[in-house]
Amino acid sequence: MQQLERPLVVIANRLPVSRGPEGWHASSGGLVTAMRPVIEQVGGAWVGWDDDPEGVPRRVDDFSCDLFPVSLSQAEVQGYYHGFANRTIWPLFHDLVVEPVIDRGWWRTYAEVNNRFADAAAQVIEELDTPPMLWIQDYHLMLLPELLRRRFPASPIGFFLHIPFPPPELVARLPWRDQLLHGLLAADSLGFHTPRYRDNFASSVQQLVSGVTVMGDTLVMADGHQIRTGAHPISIDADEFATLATSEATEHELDELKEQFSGRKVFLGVDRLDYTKGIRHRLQSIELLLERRPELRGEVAFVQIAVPSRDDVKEYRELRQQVEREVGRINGRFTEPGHDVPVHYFYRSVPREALAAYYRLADVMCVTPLKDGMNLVAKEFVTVQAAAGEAGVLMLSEFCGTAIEFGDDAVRCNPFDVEGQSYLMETALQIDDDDRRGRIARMADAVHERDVYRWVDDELADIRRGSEGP
Ligand code: ADQ
Repeated sequence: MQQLERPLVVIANRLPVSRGPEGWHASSGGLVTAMRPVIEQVGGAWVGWDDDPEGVPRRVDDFSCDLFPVSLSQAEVQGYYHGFANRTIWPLFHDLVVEPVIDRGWWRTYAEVNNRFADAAAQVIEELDTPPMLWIQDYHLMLLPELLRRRFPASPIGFFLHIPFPPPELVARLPWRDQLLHGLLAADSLGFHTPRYRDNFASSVQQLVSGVTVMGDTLVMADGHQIRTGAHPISIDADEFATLATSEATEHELDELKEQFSGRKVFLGVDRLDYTKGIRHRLQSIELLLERRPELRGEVAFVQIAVPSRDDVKEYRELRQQVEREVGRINGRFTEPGHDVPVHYFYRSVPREALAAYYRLADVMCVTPLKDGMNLVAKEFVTVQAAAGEAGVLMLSEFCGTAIEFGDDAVRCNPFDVEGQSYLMETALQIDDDDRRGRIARMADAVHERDVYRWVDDELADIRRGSEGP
């Protein structure tokens, strides 16, 4: 683990806590788990939007990190979050899977809210005895490095982008590209999931900002300020998922699922309901498969677990309707009288044990996004399968960050090619047992080697080195 000399202040859109039936607790994602030992070592604080009507406490029992909420009005949430972040940046940075909306009002609110986050962070920083290391997360806060640099010129500042960084010709479409690029360039270190995203950023800066020199992984501004750029693939807590794979609760869930799907091969999809995840294309491939190979009807089942997401945004509400129409059409066409439906669709979040049981059950896991920064579902699947001695197949889109790490051990697909994807689904069923086991084992090893602790270490090391200069 990285030895830090300073406290750490994380600034992210969301606070890392959730409220359950038994009160507040730290959220279950890998980022929070990986941050825990670091924050316990050096102390720290987290600044984020408080979207709970009753407010977030300053501390929760199981996480020794001070929480500093930023309250936003409805109009601010609308312009900054639903608008600029999720309807302008998100589609633009995901290769225009849908058309980004350019709205000056949303941009102004985004800039104002970034200033609100800077004010909140400044208050936290000023309360600390030692100047902290600042670590800003994601596309909601791209102006923040510059806003904080002006107030704290000597603080080490890092930024990590959780989504892809697009090529310069897409960045160029943004009327506010200068402000966003300059916002980021004030950091000491900028982290991306893959070398491609990092290179896209460097090329965008070279083409769109004057006076910047690219020297390998370092960008040098006209005033001499240097920025380290790193490719650090985010990951999961692999040991935690490996343990979950064979827990009593998981085994219990799995027994029930095995009974339910007995005699059938199971294809699985687990995604946030987002148009980038390729859910509609996947369903269309399934429909083609069942159309082309009538003998598979009744022999295969498709389970799609879709976690509700951004349903305040028009495109997401429309996607839900489209997905539900497709599921209805496929089941209407291919359900035989007296038999189960071919597609099982769940629009909800499921508990981790149930998720692990589905990962174990799956003969073929379909992770087929049209574009995805990384994709943690693929990493969770191979880790759970290997730990439990299962031998499923991972079908993986070539357009997600994870594809770079798994190489040919996954069945790589182009999700835009609906017909091709349906042929690959058949191919996946034909891979022999030894081959499947070997592939799962190698992919799981890769996840263990580069888990989320390694990601935190690499990021923090780069921020430290970046702030120390050449
Ligand atoms: P996401 O787009 O949310 O993350 P992903 O990386 O797949 O995508 O993470 C989703 C998480 O949600 C996984 O941990 C998964 O287990 C969980 N999940 C999904 N469906 C669920 C369900 N129905 N019930 C319960 N849990 C569910 C963004 C980027 C990604 C990047 C991550 C991290 O879009 O590319 O990998 O951030 O940087």
